[in-house]
Amino acid sequence: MIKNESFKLRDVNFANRIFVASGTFGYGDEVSDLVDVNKLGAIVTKSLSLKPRDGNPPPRITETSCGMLNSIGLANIGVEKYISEKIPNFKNLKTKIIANIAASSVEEYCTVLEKLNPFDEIAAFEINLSCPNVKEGGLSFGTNLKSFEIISREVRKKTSKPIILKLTPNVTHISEFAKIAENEGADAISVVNTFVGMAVNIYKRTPKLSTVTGGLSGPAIKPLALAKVYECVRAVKIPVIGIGGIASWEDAIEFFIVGATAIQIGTANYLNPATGEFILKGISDFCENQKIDDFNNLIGSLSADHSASVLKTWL
Ligand code: RRO
Repeated sequence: MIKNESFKLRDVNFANRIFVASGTFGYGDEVSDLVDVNKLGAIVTKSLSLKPRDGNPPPRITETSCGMLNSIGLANIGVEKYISEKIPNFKNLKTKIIANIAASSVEEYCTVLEKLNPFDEIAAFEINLSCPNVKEGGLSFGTNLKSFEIISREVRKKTSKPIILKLTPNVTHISEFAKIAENEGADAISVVNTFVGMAVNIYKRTPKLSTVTGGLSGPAIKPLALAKVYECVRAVKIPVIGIGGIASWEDAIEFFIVGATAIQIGTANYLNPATGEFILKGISDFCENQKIDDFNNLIGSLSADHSASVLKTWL
């Protein structure tokens, strides 16, 4: 048994550091016949807006050689239906539920949060400041330091539960956003949402997505995400939750070594919703083989000469 497999954000204890990412695990109920969801440290549920949304017209998902492009456009059931139909199912779960909120105004973020806050079934909030596929909000908030600061500040006022801000990688210096998150009292940051990408049908000469561009996820982005996590852990003291192309226990361990406190599995859930279980088992075996008896001896244990990093110009 490895020490510190669990960790806390405020007074919320997560039994382990393996979470599933928003948008890749629905509301936790679709896969409960296939997977023991209680083994996961947390389920981050699909981004919620105040009103239900149909999302973007199809095609809104396309495969690339080593990743997936999506342009879902924040399709979701809306907060009222989430409260009446999904929250009751969370009562029976041992795993923690983190509600991801996306919105097109500061007021909408706050209203959704205030509606969810009274429910004990919701352990924490992940504030999505990084959806690449909506016209209002999304990236325009997540790439603008001032908007990012205002939203971070306002949501913080509305709850004493943990707040996790989900950052976009589509900026020059992600650490600037990480520092604002920390200054505004976020308990953690999720690093990163999808990278803006594009694919073209060469015979029709048309974009493969109805919205032309979409968000790239999957193995293609793992090295990119890892570098963003590296940049953030060097810039802030709050926990960084690593996300981006994690599909194996080896991938997860890379993120921990770089300094992630926890990780989220995203696109790999589409291939196998039990990826989290395999990753947990793989990490446990690795720690045993490597004689790592405390998770804190793994996190941030990168032994490279950091001064060699070209990132040091702005870190
Ligand atoms: O729904 C989406 O299009 C979407 C969201 Br909210 C997000 O945060 N990231 C993404 O790649 N797609």
